Amino acid sequence: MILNTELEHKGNLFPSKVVSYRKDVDTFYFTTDNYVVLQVTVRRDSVIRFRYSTKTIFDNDFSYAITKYASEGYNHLELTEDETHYIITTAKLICKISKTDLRKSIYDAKDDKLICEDELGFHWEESYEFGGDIVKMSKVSQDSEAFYGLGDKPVHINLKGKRFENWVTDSYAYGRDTDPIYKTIPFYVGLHHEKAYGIFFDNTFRSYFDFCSERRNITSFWAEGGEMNYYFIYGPAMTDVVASYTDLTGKPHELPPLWALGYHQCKWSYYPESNVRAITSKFRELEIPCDAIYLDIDYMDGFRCFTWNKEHFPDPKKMVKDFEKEGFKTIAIIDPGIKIDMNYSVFREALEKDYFCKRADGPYMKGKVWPGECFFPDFTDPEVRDWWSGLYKELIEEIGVKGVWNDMNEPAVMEVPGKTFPNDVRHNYDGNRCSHRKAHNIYGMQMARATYQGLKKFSYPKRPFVITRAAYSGTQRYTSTWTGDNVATWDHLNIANIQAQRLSMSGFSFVGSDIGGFAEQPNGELYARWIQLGMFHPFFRTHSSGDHGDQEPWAFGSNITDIVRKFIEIRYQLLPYLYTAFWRYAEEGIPILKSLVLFDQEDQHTHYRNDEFIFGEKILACPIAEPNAKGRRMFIPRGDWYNFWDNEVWKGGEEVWVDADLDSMPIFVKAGAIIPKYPVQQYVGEKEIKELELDVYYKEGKETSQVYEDAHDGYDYKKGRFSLRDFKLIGKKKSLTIQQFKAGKYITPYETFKINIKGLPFKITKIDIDHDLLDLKKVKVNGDNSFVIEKEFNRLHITGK
Ligand code: MIG
Repeated sequence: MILNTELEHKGNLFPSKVVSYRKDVDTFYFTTDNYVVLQVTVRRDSVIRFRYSTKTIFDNDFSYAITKYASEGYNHLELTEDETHYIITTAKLICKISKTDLRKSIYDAKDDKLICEDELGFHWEESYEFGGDIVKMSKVSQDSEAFYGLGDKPVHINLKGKRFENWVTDSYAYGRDTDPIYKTIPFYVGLHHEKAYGIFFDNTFRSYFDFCSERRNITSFWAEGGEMNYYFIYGPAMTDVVASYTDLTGKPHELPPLWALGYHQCKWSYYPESNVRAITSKFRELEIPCDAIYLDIDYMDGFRCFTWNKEHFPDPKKMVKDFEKEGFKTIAIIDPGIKIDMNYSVFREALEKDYFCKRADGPYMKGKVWPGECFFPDFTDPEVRDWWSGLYKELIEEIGVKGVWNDMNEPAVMEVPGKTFPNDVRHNYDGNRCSHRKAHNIYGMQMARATYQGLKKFSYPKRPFVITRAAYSGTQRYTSTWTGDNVATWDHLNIANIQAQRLSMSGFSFVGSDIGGFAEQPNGELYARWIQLGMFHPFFRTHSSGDHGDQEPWAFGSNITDIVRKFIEIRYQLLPYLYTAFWRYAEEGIPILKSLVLFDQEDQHTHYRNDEFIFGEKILACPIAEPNAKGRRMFIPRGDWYNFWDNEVWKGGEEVWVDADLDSMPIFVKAGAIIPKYPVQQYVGEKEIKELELDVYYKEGKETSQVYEDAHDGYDYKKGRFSLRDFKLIGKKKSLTIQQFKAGKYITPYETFKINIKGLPFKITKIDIDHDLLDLKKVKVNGDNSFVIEKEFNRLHITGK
């Protein structure tokens, strides 16, 4: 498409023939007759970066997305040429570059199969209005290719046939297909012929992706400025593509404190203090586990960040401390807009130090948000970020707030076209001065980053906890996120399910939705069904806007309260399981939620599945997302699965009907899995864990499981004080063996495991633990097949008849 209509006669420009090339260690430069340069950098055998300049020289190479901790290095790299092409070969990929027009095609080095091929390839238009180029790329889509990723898009999991825009946008009450919304994650995965690859277009300008929408067999992406600069990431396993992308843009710098994986209660707004206290007390009275209570904007004095409304909250320090005693962490909201008020020290200081964003010709960027007219810190300036992080000292260190929630950081501005800054606003961009056209999509990310730095400093030696609404690729390094202002409808329950899966496959696993819906009010049934889904989301929070009625677990009658409690309790039991999945995510970039296509990409049935997902490695869940349901049809992926509720074994690979009244939902556990469980607690740390339960799901064959633990907060785990247990299960007709391999220096507080074996097909006659026989008279095993053993065993061998 041609975007500069005034200049239509100029239209698209293309690279011409290559006239020279040079190599610099891992990077090649190919220069064309018309001064286009293609820079190809081999970062890993499976990760190649392509970057184009249309004027011989490149911009300063700077990215907020790429982490300095990304893996680099390859096993093999070679450049050859034939008459028509330059050929770059790594251990995993072959990339051919045409000598006549720079078009590329990429093949799997193992079997020479085509993975990804340029159609027009790189082309551009000169941008008359702003200077620079509108940069474009088009690729041939392969037979039955499917597309995934792209962050928070509220559409079918498979993106094929659609076009998307990336421009971070405050989207109150967005709906299915609304685009764009809060986040910009310009990363997608293509899957065809059982092989998956990814493309990360690291360009922060407004960008677009078209997956066979404009033209049936063409995928294209383009941006309104900057460079054509993208990373090609090969799998062939989709999980590896996602893990590599996450490696490139960063894994969370710390594990979350375990309490952050508990249940959170929020509302806009709980105030005054007496009302907040009523909420926390009610949780304890009704014995509904909860770890975090939120203060939305009304805790502040006239919405001034870093202040308190002393009328509603006369002694915040005491309140926060009292909550702490009851097992609640207090989380406070902080927005970017700083009220124009010479009597407000944060405003004065930022003004004096010249920290506010300005318009092109010099005036401040003034905009209306909750406090009224505001100026906005330029979070793209490292000095401003440093200052901002320092502002948290009192809130965190003095008052004892444990987490910060960054909202409105798109940045949102009220009552103006576009609901954000105008394009001409200037930004520092870490020394690469630019306009808002380039900085818009990363503004919220940089605010969350500055917040994270503050929390990290002032929470020390505890771990930081941050939540953000706006995000660009890489934001997952600093913070968790939620999906913004959804609505209390059944369709939104479905949307929340897809968004959480999509963000997870886009490198951002620490995600959840406003349970029950932010706008409007759910009935009890919808709320209960949403809690059931939310229980599987790493960030597990009920939130709603104040003017639509109550939305606490007890707001819908005791029947619903009991159901909600039951599911929150299961979440608390599964905390060690979720924590292990989080550790794998933070360690290896493996997404915590896995859409079925990530779990079994070779089975085409998974390519269009929206609803079912794998939570961690072994648990399959599928929410009920319509009213009056007694169950639903769902697809169970290949393999054997235990129904979580009655331990019946189901064969996967097909669609089935699963019963699930309101107090239930379809949950299955993979045969062979070992699932760790803690006792139900009202909040993390309420009880000392005296025993770890291990639910062992018998399987004929082999399966491995892991349990990761540490002190659940603090940084000792980074010095080796963690406990990692690798379990290997080997099931045979008349025996079951579990081997345990241990790593790490952390001593868990419990001494024993309670083993619960499910689905054992024989009667136990002998239990051998490291060659000592357990006295079967003392342990009553037959019946429920549960028994207690010392935690340090190496080999548990059970035989029977
Ligand atoms: O203009 O702080 O998405 O979670 O409760 C609304 C008030 C501002 C939007 C957030 C929502 C929050 C609300 N905020």
